[in-house]
Amino acid sequence: MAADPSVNFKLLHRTCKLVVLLCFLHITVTIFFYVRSLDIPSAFVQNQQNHNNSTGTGTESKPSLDAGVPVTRANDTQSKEEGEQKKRLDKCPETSPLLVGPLRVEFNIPVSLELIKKENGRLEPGGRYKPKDCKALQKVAIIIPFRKRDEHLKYWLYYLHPILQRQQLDYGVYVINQDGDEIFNRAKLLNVGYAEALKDYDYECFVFSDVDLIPMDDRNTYKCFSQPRHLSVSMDKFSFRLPYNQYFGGVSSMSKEQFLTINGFPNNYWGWGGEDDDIYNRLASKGMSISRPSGEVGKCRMIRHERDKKNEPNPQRFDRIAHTRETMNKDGIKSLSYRLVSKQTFDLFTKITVDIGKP
Ligand SMILES: [Mn+2]
Repeated sequence: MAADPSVNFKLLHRTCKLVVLLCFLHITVTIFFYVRSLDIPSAFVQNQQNHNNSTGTGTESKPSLDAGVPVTRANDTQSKEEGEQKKRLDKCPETSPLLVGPLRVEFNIPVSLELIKKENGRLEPGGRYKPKDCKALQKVAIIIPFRKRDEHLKYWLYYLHPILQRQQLDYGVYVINQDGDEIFNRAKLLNVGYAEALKDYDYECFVFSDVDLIPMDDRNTYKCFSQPRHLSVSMDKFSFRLPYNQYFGGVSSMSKEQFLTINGFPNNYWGWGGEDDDIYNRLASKGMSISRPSGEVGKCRMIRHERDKKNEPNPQRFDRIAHTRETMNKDGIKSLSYRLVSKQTFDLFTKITVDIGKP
């Protein structure tokens, strides 16, 4: 007996419906997983757009992560910053994780500029450096007053470059060389260093260091603090003690703001001594105090040497120190004048040779 065609049709109809339903389900599941696989890259694109807005002139109202960071870069660094957008760095930690603490410092080992260069592969010309994995907390110019002390400078570079890199600083080394054979003027050279370094980069902190002083602990960070900082607090020369409480010689640091508050350093201390006490008087007269590391962290070693010729003790120094408050507003960074003789960019430092005149 032949089957009822209407029953056959109903069966076919039902089968078709089921197939269509299965197809629909299949497509739905496929689309769901497809969209999910797109999710990560699409979120990434969105983040990038937000980022562009926050660094550019976007008007997006969503608060950006960078809100606290002022965008004050000058034109020259702006393009650099655009290039770095993809790998924008986080700030370096308050205390560098690379520090090792006490160091052995000796001056009887042979060192050469080639060796120092080899051991500090990431330095940029002029003795410049910035950490590659994080954004340094401060931009520091290190100013070294100098004349005919190449042997000492070699040791300074040998020891300090690795330390400064472990301290994760964005720094540059400036050797300020007094031209000619007139009597030496340390403080005026420091003023010159401040002015010349600022022509290179917007440094916000200045470390003033004698060429023959080496820290014996890398926790003694060469940066600036809320008060002017004295860094060479326990020198071997003074049997690891502070010679007197107001002592501010050797190595010190000051922010740009602190430096300008005291009108920089005196320009009229010719010969050895007194200029560091004048600087102390300037700080004290502006109500500032000296910040220092502990005696342990602040240990440092001085390279032994004879007194330089043309740097005899200044007999006028006591009289000068007694009148800092009256003279400091007239004599300082505002009244600084000198003649730039040359600026040489070496691998390990920038050498600025200047004619600073004579008394
Ligand atoms: Mn010395």
